[in-house]
Amino acid sequence: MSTDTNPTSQATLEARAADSGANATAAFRKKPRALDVPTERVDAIATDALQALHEVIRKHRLTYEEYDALKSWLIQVGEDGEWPLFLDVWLEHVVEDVNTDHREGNKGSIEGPYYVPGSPEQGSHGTIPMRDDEPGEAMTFQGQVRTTDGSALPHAKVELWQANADGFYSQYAPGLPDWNLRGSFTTDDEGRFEIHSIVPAPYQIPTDGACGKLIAAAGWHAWRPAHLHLKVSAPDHELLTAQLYFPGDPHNQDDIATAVKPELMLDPKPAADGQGKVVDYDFVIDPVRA
Ligand code: MBD
Ligand code: FE
Repeated sequence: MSTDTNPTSQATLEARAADSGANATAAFRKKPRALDVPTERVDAIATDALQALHEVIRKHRLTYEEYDALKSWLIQVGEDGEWPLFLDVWLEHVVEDVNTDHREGNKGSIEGPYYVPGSPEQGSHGTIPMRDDEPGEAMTFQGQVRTTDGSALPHAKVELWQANADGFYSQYAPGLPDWNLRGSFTTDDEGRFEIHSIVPAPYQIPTDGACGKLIAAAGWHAWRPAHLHLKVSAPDHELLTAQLYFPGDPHNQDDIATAVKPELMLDPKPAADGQGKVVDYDFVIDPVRA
């Protein structure tokens, strides 16, 4: 799980990382969404949000210099196209929490800025789209999808997307084939799936845009631990959006996006044929309640 597998220079890596943040804005604009929040709710939420900020200003007695720094930084977030990145890294985990805390099935996690719907269908046992010479350690990811009463869910959909061994996502970082390391799988008659892929690398959010500027100015780090992104769905069940993590990653404890949960930790084992890793993970998804 290092970038040593690829001789790409650090400067090139950073240039590609910066594009990822900006491309997330273009992708978000294509997402179908309803913007019909009722007036009373906009009033309640906007009033409280502004009040919370007023308290921060009073608490820290914000200077005019700091107020101008804030203005110029906010302008730059937009210019860099990094609003999706900023929001998903620093706010989405709370949105995810309040929208899923009623569930009895699997814990999920945030979607993040790099999901693309409609990835290629690969059946129940298959290989995720990847290059012939895809760098990285081989990984078989397998398991079963069940409903909360324990019964298997055949024909459930398992979408997987992940960074490559350099920590880049296809369709966001340039130079990668479309759909690289993105696939849609369908569970078999016993609710099972088996996906062949590679172990992802840790992900550093772009350091040369506005989000990176905040991180540097605050003395934070820009890392997310290595992770797999998943969406698991079946008719009459709530969509589960999740991420899964690898034990031993130094950033499992201090993920910049606060998206790690103990229930989402994998237990990779060496593959029987000596080729890479095997990880078993089952998903339990909640029926939609009337
Ligand atoms: C990612 O890969 C990610 O998953 C999140 C949540 C934020 C930034 C980059
Ligand atoms: Fe990610």
